[in-house]
Amino acid sequence: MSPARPRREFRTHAAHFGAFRARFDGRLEVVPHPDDPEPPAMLANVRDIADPRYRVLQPHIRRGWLENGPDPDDRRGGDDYVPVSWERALDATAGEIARICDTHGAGSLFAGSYGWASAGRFHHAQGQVHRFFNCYRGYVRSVNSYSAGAAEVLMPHIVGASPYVISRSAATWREMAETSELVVAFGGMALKNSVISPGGTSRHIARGSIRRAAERGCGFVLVSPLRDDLPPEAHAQWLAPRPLTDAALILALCETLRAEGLADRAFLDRYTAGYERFAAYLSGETDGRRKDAEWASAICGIDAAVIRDLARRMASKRTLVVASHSLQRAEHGEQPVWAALALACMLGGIGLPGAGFIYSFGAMANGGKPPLDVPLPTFPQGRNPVDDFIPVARISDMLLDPGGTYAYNGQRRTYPDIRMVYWAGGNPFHHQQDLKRLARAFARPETIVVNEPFWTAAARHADIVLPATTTLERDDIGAAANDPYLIPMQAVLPPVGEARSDYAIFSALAERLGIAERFCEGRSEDEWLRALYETTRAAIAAKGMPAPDFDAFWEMQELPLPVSGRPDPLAAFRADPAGAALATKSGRIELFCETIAGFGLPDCPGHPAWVEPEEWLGGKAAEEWPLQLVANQPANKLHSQLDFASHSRLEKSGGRAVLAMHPDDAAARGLRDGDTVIVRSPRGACLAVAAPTPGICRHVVKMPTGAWYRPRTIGGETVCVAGNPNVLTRDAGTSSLAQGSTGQLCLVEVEKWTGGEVPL
Ligand SMILES: Nc1nc2c(c(=O)[nH]1)N[C@H]1C(S)=C(S)[C@@H](COP(=O)(O)OP(=O)(O)OC[C@H]3O[C@@H](n4cnc5c(=O)[nH]c(N)nc54)[C@H](O)[C@@H]3O)O[C@H]1N2
Ligand SMILES: Nc1nc2c(c(=O)[nH]1)N[C@H]1C(S)=C(S)[C@@H](COP(=O)(O)OP(=O)(O)OC[C@H]3O[C@@H](n4cnc5c(=O)[nH]c(N)nc54)[C@H](O)[C@@H]3O)O[C@H]1N2
Ligand SMILES: [Mo]
Repeated sequence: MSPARPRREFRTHAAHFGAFRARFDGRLEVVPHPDDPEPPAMLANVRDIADPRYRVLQPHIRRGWLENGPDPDDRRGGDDYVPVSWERALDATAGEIARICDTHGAGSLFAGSYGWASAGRFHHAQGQVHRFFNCYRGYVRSVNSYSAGAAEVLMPHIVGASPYVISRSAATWREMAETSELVVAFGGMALKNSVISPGGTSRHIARGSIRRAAERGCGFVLVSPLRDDLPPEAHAQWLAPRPLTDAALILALCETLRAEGLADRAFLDRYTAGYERFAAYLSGETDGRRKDAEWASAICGIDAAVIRDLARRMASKRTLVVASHSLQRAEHGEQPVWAALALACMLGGIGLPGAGFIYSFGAMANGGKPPLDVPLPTFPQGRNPVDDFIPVARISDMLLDPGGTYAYNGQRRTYPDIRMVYWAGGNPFHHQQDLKRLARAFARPETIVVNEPFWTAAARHADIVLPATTTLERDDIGAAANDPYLIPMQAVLPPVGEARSDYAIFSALAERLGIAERFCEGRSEDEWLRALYETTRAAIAAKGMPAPDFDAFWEMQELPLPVSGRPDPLAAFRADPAGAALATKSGRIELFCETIAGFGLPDCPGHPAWVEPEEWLGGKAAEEWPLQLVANQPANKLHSQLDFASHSRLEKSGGRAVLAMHPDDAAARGLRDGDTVIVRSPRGACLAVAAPTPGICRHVVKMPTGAWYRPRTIGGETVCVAGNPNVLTRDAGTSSLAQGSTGQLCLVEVEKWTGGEVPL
C-alpha cells in the first residue's frame, strides 16, 4: 500500500449516500456500484468534491482573534481570515487546548462535535476528535442525536430498547414485501431518505420492496402533509392531518379499537403494562373527554368517519405501524411515537413478521436488512475522564447560560461554563435551530476551532480553521451495518490544497501536547488500517469465509461479509415473555410508565397523550403565523454536504432554496411559480423561491434543510439569502423528558419579496 495517490482505474469507495466506483485521470469520474438495483442520483455531487472555490485550501485564523487574542467576540461570522502555515495554526490550537484545560479544566472544553462527517471506519471525524480529547484530559460531550432525540430517551423506558434497535430489527423489507397486508406510515417512508445510511450502502431496495408489497395486494396508508413521502408504487391512501397532531389521530384510532371491542385483549394482558390507565385516558374517565374520532377530527382535520374506517381496517389485517423520525423531531415528539407503539399493541401484531410496530422504517438505506455476522473495523475511543454532557440540541442554551439549570430524563442538570469549542465533522450552522441565536451563542467562547474540508458557516464562525481532506483524498476502510461488503477505500484524488486528514491533524496536536504515544500508539495511518482490518479478518475466517490478508484485501474491489439471522427482541419477547422480558421496569411494553409518571413532568405524562404544542395550525400563534413550515431532509444531498454541487443545485432555483406550497396558499398571497419570497417566523427570516405544488396540504409549506447559512442585513433585518430554514425554526426541546431537537416544524408567514435582486 502506498500513500494516497491518484487512481486511474475504477475503485470502489463509500459515501453515506452509497457505495460507488470512482477514478481520477485529470478528471474525477463516478459510477454506481454494479450491484445497486437503484443507485442514488445524489452520487453525482461527488464529482464536485474538490472544487477549490468551496474548499479550505490552507489553515486560517480569524483576524479578530489574531489581533485581540482569545476572547468572546461577536465579530465571529462576519470577520475575515488570515491564511497561516500549519505550524502556526497547530501551535495556536494546541496552546489554546492546554491553556483552557490548565486554567479552567477540561470541563470547560466542549467537543461534542455532533455531525455525520464522512463514511470510512478509520477517518470518521467523530471517532478522531473524541479519541483525541479522551487521550488528553477529556471534554464535555453531547448525548443523543438530532435524528431521534425524543425517541432515544423515551423508548428505553417503554420498550427497553433504543429506537435504533427497534428500527433495525422489528421488520424487514422482505417481510413487508411478502407478508404485510396493510402498512400505515405516520410521517411516510420517503424514498428520498432511504438513499442515506451511515457508512453507505451498496444496494438500495426500498422502492423495489414497496412495489412488490403493493403488487401482492398490500395496502399503504400515508399519513403526512406531503404526498411524496411514499413513492407512487405504493398506490397509497393519502391522509394529511395537520402537522403536529399525529398523537391525537393515533389516540382516536386506539379509542375506536377500545370502544368497538377490536383491541387484542390477550396481547395487552400478556405483553403490556398499564393498559387500564391508558384506556381510562382514552375513554375520558380520567379527564372527562373521550378521545374519539370526533375529538381527534377537530384537532387533526381528518374526517371522523375516515379515522374510524382506518381503525377497523387496521384491526382486520396484518398491519405494520411505522412511526418516522420526523414525528418526534417536533414539539412533544415523544407522544406520537408512544401512541403509535400503543396502537400496535392494541392491534396485537408486535413480534409477528410484517406486523406490529417499527420505528423510522425507510429513513435509512440499511434498515430492514439482515445484520452482519462479524464486527466491523472500529477505531478505539478510550475513556472520557469528564462526565459532563448536554442533550445535543441544547448547544445554544449551554453557551448562552452557563450555570443555568434544566430538566432532562428525570434529572435536574446544570450547564457548564464553556470557554473553548472544538468541532470536527459536523455543521452546527446546518443542524441547530434558530441560527441567529446560535450565532449569539458562538460569540461567547474564547476560542473555537473547526476542522473542515469546506468553507461552511461553521468554519466561518471559527477562530482557527484547519483544512481536512475528504474521503476521496485518503485511504480508509468502508463498511456499514447491514451492508455485506468491506471496502478498501483507496484514495482517488490527491489532497486538495494543504488539507490533511483529521488523524494527521490530531496526531500533530497530540505531539505538541505530549500525548502522541497515547493517541497514535506508534502507528502510521497505514498501520492503523492494517490493525483495524485484522479484527474483522479474524472474525470472517472464524465463520469459514474467505479472509484474505490485508495486502490482498487492499487490491480487491470489495470483500463480501457474512450476514446473520435477525435478532428481533420483540419477536423473542412474543415467543417467551418471561424468558426474553424487555429491559423495562415491568419487563413488558409500558403503556403507562411509572418511571416517566414519577418524573412529574407537565409536558410528558405517564402515558401517550395529546399535549397541545405552541406552534401548530390549530393554536393561537397561527393567527399571526398562518403557515406550518416543514423543514425536512433535502432530496438531493445529505444535510448541508456538497450544497454547492451540481446535483444539489437541481433542488434549488437560481441557487436559492425552493419553498413548496399549496397552489391556493400561493394564490392567496399573489405568488407565482419562481417568485422570490421572504419567509418569516418569530425568530428570523430567509429568502426562498415559491413553487406552488399540488402534493402538499393546505396551510403547509416545505423548505428542505441544507442551504449554507448566508446572513445579510437588508433594511435593518438579518435575512439568510440562501434559504436556510433553521433561521426560522424554534430552539426549544421536545419536552423536559428528552430535550430533543424540534427542527422539523414551526410556524411562518410568506410574502413576495419586493426588495429587488439579492445576489447570493
Ligand atoms: N430544521 C431542521 N434541522 C435539522 C433537521 C431537520 O429535520 N430539520 N434534521 C437534523 C438531523 S436528523 C441531523 S442528523 C442533523 C445533521 O447535521 P450535520 O451532521 O451536522 O450535517 P452535515 O451537513 O452532514 O455536516 C457534516 C459536516 O462535516 C464535514 N465533513 C465531511 N467529511 C469530513 C471529514 O472527513 N472531516 C471533517 N473534519 N469534516 C468533514 C462536512 O463538510 C459537513 O460540513 O441536522 C439536523 N437539523
Ligand atoms: N436525501 C436525504 N436522506 C436522508 C437525509 C438527508 O439529509 N438527505 N438525512 C438522514 C437522516 S440523518 C435522518 S435522521 C433521516 C430523517 O428521517 P425523517 O425525519 O423521517 O425525514 P424527514 O425528511 O425530515 O421527514 C419525513 C417526512 O415527515 C413528514 N412530516 C413532517 N411533520 C409531520 C407531522 O407532524 N406528521 C406527519 N405525519 N408527518 C410529518 C414530512 O412531510 C417529511 O417529508 O433521514 C435520512 N435520510
Ligand atoms: Mo439525522
